Amino acid sequence: MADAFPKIPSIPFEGPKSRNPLAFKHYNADEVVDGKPMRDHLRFSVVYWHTFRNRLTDPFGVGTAVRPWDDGTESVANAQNRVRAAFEFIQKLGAPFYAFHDRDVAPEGATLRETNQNLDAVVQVMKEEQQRTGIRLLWGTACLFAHPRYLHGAATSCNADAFAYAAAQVKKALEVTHELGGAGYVFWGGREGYSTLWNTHLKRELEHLAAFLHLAVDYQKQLGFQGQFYIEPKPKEPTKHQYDSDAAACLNFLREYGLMDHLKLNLETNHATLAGHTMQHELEVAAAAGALGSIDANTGDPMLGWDTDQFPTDIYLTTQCMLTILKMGGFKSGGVNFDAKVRRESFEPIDLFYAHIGGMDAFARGLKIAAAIRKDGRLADFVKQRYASWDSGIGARIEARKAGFKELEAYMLKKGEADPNVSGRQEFLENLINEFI
Ligand code: XLS
Ligand code: NI
Ligand code: NI
Repeated sequence: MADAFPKIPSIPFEGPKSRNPLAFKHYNADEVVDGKPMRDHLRFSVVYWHTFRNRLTDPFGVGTAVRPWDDGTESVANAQNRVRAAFEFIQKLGAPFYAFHDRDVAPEGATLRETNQNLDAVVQVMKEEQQRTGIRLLWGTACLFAHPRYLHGAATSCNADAFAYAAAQVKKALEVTHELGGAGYVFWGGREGYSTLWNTHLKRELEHLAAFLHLAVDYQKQLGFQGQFYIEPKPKEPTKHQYDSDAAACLNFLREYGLMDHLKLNLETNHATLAGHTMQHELEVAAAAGALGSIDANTGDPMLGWDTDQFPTDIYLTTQCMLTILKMGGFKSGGVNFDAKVRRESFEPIDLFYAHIGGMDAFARGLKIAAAIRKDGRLADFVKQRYASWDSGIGARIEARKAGFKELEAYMLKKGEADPNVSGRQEFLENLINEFI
């Protein structure tokens, strides 16, 4: 196949002074930050669905994307060619990982058997391309939301046959992810929710979802697949309410059904904002539970209320992400996965490069800023100081569960009043952060 991006070279690092739009200003893969090369901190990943399958349609208009390597057919040969174009892109970009849904990479056939054969034929090429380029799979997943068979959901469908089909599909997707040496596997509940409660047996649906995940865990063991399982919170869209609505709901669900040891969270910025949270909130909630696994890096638009999946360029956002990720000791199996798409107006192939370069540079800056904030230490010292009353005396006795209500009453009767302690100093801290940005 002829090169898909013939005029575009491998993207170099040229530093902040460069004016070359096809160069990194901040992402320098080998540069060591806080004891580790940027490459290993950030573990960038390109998503197949947006970058290679999205024709840039919107609810009001047809696709606008110009993709000369793609003949627009659903043939296996076209799917195989697309893989080669994708790997050329990822290699020129210098991202070490990618992620895909089963149906992104290979066309659905007339039967499940034929669909699986199509997938095998494309996975062969993916394997060759992984070997040729050294690019690895961050995670695989199954598309359990696009086909009409899943209109009521997959694991939470009212139709047991849809559950069975989804199980067969995930079984195969796990096998393929395992074959490709995937570092993880994601469950995102595309239609695992409801449009109206009038027709919904909520408890039964939740139990089915839990059963589905347990079956997947069982099969993971049978396969000997060592990759990390993730659940990806999203509150709504396409359904009115998705059961995996936010980090806290996912954690509660995992705990209630005995799945905490088997899944971590894959958090996405635009899903956090749809849930009425900041990404920082979601990250902190997951990290506090020891369950922050990976992130889908994108952003919404404050003027648009849906999952616009834009590339992240906000340095405050990337700084917040990297502060929490550094605090938890860095990614183990996860990474910064660009679940993001170019705008419908950005229809040329080169826009795919600009978008990813911008996202990678924004995260590289976030990493450097977060590392500098941590090295400086004032922020962490402030927080530590703020809770100093818990480190000794009555606070330490409460934390150790030694003081009961009677003792606390006696303590307060003697002391008389709880003073306001110290100021929260929000403005002071906001200024402090701005010293680094
Ligand atoms: C959709 C989700 C999806 C998952 C993978 O909103 O972000 O892309 O990441 O199924
Ligand atoms: Ni996502
Ligand atoms: Ni999303």
